Amino acid sequence: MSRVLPAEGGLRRIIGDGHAIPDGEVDLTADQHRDLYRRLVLLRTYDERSLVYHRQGRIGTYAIFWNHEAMQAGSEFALELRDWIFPSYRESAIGILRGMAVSTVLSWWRGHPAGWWDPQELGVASICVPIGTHVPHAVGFAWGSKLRGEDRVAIAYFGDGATSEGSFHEGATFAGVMKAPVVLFCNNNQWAISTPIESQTAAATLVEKAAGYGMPGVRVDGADVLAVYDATRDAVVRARAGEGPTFIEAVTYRSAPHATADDPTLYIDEERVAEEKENECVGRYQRYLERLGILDDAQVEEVKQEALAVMRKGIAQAEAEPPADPGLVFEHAYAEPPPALADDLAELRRVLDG
Ligand SMILES: Cc1ncc(C[n+]2csc(CCOP(=O)(O)OP(=O)(O)O)c2C)c(N)n1
Ligand SMILES: [Mg+2]
Repeated sequence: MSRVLPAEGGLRRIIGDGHAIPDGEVDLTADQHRDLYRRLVLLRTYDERSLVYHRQGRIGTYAIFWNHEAMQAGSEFALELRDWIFPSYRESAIGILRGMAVSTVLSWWRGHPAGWWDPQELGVASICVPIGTHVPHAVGFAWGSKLRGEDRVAIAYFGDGATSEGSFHEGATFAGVMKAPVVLFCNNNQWAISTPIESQTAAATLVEKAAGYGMPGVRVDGADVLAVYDATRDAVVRARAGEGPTFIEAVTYRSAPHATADDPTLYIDEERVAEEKENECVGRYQRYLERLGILDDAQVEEVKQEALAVMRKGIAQAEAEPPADPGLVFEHAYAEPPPALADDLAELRRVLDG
């Protein structure tokens, strides 16, 4: 069974434990803290409701991101709206932090075209399901923005498994050489489905790979939203100053199944999952804000109810979409579709209508 990396100590942290480990500080106002908390809860609620919707047959296979919220909300909080996000399936809902309708993301998981969006609208690229192929996209985008004299940073999110992929290597090499204003954000949840990190790489940490691409690397506690924010902000400042890319390794331990189709009891370290759940990122930040006296029970309840209402509206809107035309499945792949596709479509329509 996989345990935590030996080098898991020494992670950058800001949130203490309220006892022996002291809290650090970050330069945010009380209002910004509450805004960040609201974002964290919105993602958590999105994720928990999505699992329920999946079990009710209302969305398809779903990649759970429970306890990855701090990595997503913390890093996004360090960006400006003009910066671009390149998400993987694990960050499917990150657009809602920028005002994307929840129904859009739910529609994506329903396999409905209402789940397609124009990346230019909110600076959120399409969700990337192939592992790591969006890393060169983000790097190319960032380099292109630099050539055009735009002040834009790109961030690509990917997992530990992605660091073994050719596209990660190509993208990171290119980013380093061209000094592209990009943040390579690795969620190291220590599993690529059932492949543990020690089978993924012989390196003691993922962050040390950064040196090979000529860029700095930072390791943070992935469940500490403030440490993630702080590290990403530093990376964004570097990128804007023309100093090039940064690799961030945010370390966590995947405490939910890879996706709704997975049974992790066959391979995961259950004790370690229990520890992670005990120390999950939303509760950790909530307790920190309570210690600072800038969040109380009534506000916690209000934020939760607001997020639940957003989700109720989102699923109602997604389900109100008229069924998509099955013909869409066959579009956008070929300029001149081969004749066999027309036969397949006719067969599909016959089955659906029958
Ligand atoms: C190019 C490619 N190969 C294989 C897969 C199948 N696959 C889906 S998720 C996954 C594991 C990825 O693990 P990691 O990069 O650690 O991301 P995580 O799911 O843990 O966030 C694999 C191999 C894929 N989607 N794309
Ligand atoms: Mg992983």
